[in-house]
Amino acid sequence: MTVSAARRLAAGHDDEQKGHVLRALERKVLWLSAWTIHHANHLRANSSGLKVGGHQASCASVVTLMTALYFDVLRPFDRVAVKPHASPVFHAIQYLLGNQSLENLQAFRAMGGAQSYPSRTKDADDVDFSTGSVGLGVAMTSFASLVQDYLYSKRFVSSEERGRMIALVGDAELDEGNIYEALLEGWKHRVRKLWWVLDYNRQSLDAVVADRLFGRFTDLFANMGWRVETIKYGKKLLQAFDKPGGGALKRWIDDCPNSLYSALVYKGGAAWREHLLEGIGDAQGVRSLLDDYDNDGLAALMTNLGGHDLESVLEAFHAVDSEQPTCFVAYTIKGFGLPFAGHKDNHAGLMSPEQMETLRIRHGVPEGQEWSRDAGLDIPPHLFSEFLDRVPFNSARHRRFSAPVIPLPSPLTSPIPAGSLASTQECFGRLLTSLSREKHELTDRIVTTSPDVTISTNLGGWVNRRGIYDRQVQEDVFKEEHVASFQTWAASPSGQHIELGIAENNLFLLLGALGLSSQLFGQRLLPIGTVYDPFIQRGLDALNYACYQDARFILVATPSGISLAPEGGAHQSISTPLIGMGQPGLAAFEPAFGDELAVLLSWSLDYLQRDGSTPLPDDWLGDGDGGSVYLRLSTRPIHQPARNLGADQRRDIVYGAYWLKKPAPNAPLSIVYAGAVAPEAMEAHDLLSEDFPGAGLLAVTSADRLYAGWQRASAARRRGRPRARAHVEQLLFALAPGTSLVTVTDGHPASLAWLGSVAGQRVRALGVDRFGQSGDIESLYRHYGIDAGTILDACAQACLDP
Ligand SMILES: Cc1ncc(C[n+]2csc(CCOP(=O)(O)OP(=O)(O)O)c2C)c(N)n1
Ligand SMILES: [Mg+2]
Repeated sequence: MTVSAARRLAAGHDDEQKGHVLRALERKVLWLSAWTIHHANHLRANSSGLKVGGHQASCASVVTLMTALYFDVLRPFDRVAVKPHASPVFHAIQYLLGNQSLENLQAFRAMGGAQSYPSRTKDADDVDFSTGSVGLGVAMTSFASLVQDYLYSKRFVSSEERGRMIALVGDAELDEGNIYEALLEGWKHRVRKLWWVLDYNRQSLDAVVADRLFGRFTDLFANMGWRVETIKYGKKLLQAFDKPGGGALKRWIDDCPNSLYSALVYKGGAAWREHLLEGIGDAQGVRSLLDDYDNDGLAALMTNLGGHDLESVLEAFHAVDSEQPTCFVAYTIKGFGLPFAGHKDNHAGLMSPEQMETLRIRHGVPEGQEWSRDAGLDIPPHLFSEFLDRVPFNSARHRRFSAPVIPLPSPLTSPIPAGSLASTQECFGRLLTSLSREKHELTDRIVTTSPDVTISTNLGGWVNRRGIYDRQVQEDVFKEEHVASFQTWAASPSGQHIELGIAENNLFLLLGALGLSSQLFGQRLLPIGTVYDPFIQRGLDALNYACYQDARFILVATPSGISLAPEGGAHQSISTPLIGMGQPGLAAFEPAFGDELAVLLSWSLDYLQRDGSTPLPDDWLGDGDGGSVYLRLSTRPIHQPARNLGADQRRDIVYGAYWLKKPAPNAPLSIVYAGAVAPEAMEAHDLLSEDFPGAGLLAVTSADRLYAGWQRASAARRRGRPRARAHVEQLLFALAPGTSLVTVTDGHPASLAWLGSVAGQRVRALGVDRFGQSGDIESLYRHYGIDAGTILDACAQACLDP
């Protein structure tokens, strides 16, 4: 480069020179991502000798697209979900931008190093959305765009602070059904500033993608109100199409099946020539057109697809001048620029040391300078670094925000009078209704959502006061027409409930996006989502995905268990308490009474907002770090106790259990219950006390937190803190070893059966482990063995056979 050209570049006025640097960066990104993977597999000490993998081919496919985005198109408020297998490309780009360390890159896929799949919580280089389970990151961008609009409607963010929500999508990701659920929901909410950039390499993991499929996508996106921009041909191909014979060449390319195209990419120039001559050699001008290229030149021409042509890609991105959702279909070649380009088996392919050496020489990287940011570039290093310093995406100091904690004005109390009959679901509805009446910042930041079960999960009162969210005002037609209804169903930008269609997966994706609002948009939201408990399983991967990203929300799942008696087995959840225990990042509770729920909801609204900045003493549960909450509620009305909970009881409810009846020192057994079966446990305990006056009755509000505390306290003791004691240990150490526990819950019995291991009691675990069925509560409880009679039988058995 000449000095004057370098000056022009430094002045930043010259598109041609900018293109020059971007092309150099494109090569650098390809090299660094391939090298990072090579280093992890061939050079880093690896005692097991196992290859750690890394997807060189998937990376090569998106190098141009990501170079264009990160080094030119993106602005700091934009947010990107990068397809899982492009993780090394993302890390290489962040390394060039100074946001990723060399150590982390060198430790790619090793403990503590750059992650195999981009991770918000584990990677150091500011991942916007974690990806890994294909399809979820893509859909997440649509919900993030909805959240951004929600915040904008409330004037929590300004127009200038609104970014584009962008997904870089692998073409096989479009097989995931969750994408279509998200597309429909996005259409309903008129999402905008949303880009999906499709890496159309026509290859998935196993094979080449069927041709017929892709004809459908343009229509599909257009039907959903999207603009579709196809980036099919690079500039070289476009120029060739203008020459004599070019029309025939274009038709041949358009008609060529995916698998043949891929195979020819792999085989190279001679094979292209043979096939082209055989197919269109007789067409006017074709022979002389092909004669203009030697074999290497012909291979370069035929692989000059739009997604590998920086100019075409930049043109397409920069041409967008509306907020309409846009899908870019960028034609690419999996493994482009690498020796296994196009081969159908290239997904897990790794370049050999010899192939890597050839690539190094081709990229002009001197030996020993493989990690250098600027080696091998045909640009003066200081200009290169000046260019990097001016990259718009990198201009903000922080892209990860945090919002101040919003305190609860006063603790919530049970909305149900003592002695009256009420279910936990009803209590939840009433608590939310009373919150809806309060004028306080906290209540203004609560946002509720539900997949078409708003009314049936008792959110109706809240919605009546706070309204449904929509960017556009929509009147309640029934009200306008004077049709009497308890429920107001009007929508407006000020509404605080986001109504979703039935697809539960979308609920969890939206909770994920709402629950990251503080970090993504710098604005605190307190999301509460309701769902029928059994249908958590429908959206389980998305729930896990939300937790994996450390999104913060409250999930209220109701009805649950066979207590939903007449509705039958299809709606009765069984294993969800185990999901609550097994899911990291989610504290699961199953309260029995309204006053317990009030304590838990108050605590949850604070717990959501914690971030580890205020350490707690003896924090076995990691409570200082905060997390999300799952409240498993029931529709079964039960008598509310007459009591005023003291501070100790409130604390114990949050820790997961308290003695409703303290055991006598030598009590031979205790009954332990969780949730809606409280009346049966109490009845059995009353009857039992005639023969065993000292028997204990333990109310479990969270098997999950008892278990987690026990595990963490045990680990602390192993690490040299002998006095560490979990809450469940303090409770059960009150009992003599060898005594018995009879546990009962309307859910899988394994959720409480482990309690015997804590202090050496024998457990008889009652619960539900077969599909439910219709009936009344009494007959179902008897049938499944969670009634007072069966509890007593189990107690008798425990005493006869201790
Ligand atoms: C839900 C889920 N199922 C399966 C996988 C395993 N898997 C990873 S990538 C992939 C296909 C990738 O194809 P594509 O999206 O076209 O990306 P490319 O490799 O072409 O870049 C599969 C099946 C996964 N990561 N997530
Ligand atoms: Mg693909």
